[in-house]
Amino acid sequence: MKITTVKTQPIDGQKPGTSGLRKKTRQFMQPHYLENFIQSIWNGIGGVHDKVLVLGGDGRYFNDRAAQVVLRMAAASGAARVIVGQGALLSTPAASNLIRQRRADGGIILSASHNPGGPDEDFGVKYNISNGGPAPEDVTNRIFAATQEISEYHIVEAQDVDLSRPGKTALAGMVVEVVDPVVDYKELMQGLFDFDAIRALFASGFQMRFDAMHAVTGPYARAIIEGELGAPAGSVINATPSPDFGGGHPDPNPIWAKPLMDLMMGAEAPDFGAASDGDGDRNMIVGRGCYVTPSDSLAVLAANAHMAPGYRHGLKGIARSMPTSGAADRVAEALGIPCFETPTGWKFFGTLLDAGRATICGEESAGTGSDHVREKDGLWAVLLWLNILAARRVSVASLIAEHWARFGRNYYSRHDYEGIDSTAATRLMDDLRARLPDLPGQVVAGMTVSGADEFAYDDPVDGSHTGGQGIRIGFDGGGRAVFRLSGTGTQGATLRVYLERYESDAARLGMESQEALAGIIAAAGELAGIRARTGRESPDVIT
Ligand code: G16
Repeated sequence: MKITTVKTQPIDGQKPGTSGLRKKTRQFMQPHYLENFIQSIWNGIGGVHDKVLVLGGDGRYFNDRAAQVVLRMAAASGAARVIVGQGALLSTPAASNLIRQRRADGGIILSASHNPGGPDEDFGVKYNISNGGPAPEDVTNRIFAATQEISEYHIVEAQDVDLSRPGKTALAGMVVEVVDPVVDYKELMQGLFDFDAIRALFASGFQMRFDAMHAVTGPYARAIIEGELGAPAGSVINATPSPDFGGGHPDPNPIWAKPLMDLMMGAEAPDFGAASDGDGDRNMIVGRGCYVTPSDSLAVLAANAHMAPGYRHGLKGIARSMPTSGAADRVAEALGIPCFETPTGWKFFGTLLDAGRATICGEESAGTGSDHVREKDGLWAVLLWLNILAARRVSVASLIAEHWARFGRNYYSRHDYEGIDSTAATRLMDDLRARLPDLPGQVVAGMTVSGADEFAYDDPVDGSHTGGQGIRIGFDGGGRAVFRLSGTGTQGATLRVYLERYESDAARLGMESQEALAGIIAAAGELAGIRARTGRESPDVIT
């Protein structure tokens, strides 16, 4: 088989963001675009000669074509073996698990996560390292440097490899091993959770609705929730992955998973509702008449994890991203374990998990996970919730009420201003940054600023330093607003404003979040001049 060396030139803007390289699909489909980036990954990690890689994606448009390119380029650069999910499908957590189970050197995940898919929507490529987790900053920096120096790439000229059924084939001397994407992951979940207890819960008439949002979790959820756990057929909906996610936006939040929210808030609501995103690492949890914020979900899971066999010996620590609410901190304090505060991005949890310093991690952006893999894991969170509900036999609403009564409530909301002008967004952040030293003591919209800084992180395990991770404004009384620009968008800039206030007064735990946060919302808007600078009257998405 012929290996071709193709002359190329660096392409601007191939800098991995919060989670890999995400761009418009058409951009990825331009000549050399994908090939340049894949070769730069190989170059950035010191080559793939004799290495074993895992490959899979979330099934979005271009997933199948891109997978064939990755295989031909891995073969051309001398990889020993690529383990690929059947149909080129693997959820992100399942890919992380396969890398770990098979002791692979790394993996390529084709996904733009919760971003929509299709020829006019988004595509993405992530590289994960041998611990199964997203490449840390030093690796992504080397990959980016390689994109700026690339002059050629290598690719095998060959027919497509048949990925439609499990088995082994050879491609220019490289083994291509096609595996069922669900089997290993299902086994992992069986080892962590009390499937008998959850089966008994369903047998008692407990009803749930899992919305897979036409994305990759569908086959996993159907096999586990309906197949293993005995939930009635129809409990998992939108379970067939489609290249454009059924025309939807596979982001499990109250806006994009509105049909599920409507069901759960209505008279016919089942006991439990959940959804996951494009590549299966995010989750949304909702009880009958009761939406659970991701920050509260993390706290409740951490407080009750010992009810699941995999966590019965307790947790070593909890880690959360800085903009995530402090609800988990209170649980960590009660459990007498540390709580780490990291920058946004799952990659920052990797060292803590590897070092055994954290067991459960979570983010406000609908991600929760544990040391079972090195990615967040949507279905894992749903199964842990089910395990807890099976052990406790209470409703989601009572579990949450009980949690707030014990720990207090961190009212929380995130306001997103999407697709705004990048220059205006950068200026808003720059101006706010310049004013940080003068803000403490100032009264804004009736709120007094108690502290203001920009978050920077020193990794306690490897000592690496990461700066510029979000501007934090604290207010008298303990509330705060955090300002950050998203690192996952593909169009213009997205300003995220994270709002939080703690309440322990038993009489004030049942307020509506936006109402409870009204003072902080007003102060944040005025401080940053959001309306004037973005030209937006209100946020595009409120979670
Ligand atoms: C990715 C990262 C998460 C992060 C989220 C939002 O999630 O893995 O750690 O919280 O993006 O990031 P940003 O605020 O920069 O847009 P996913 O599910 O998109 O891979």
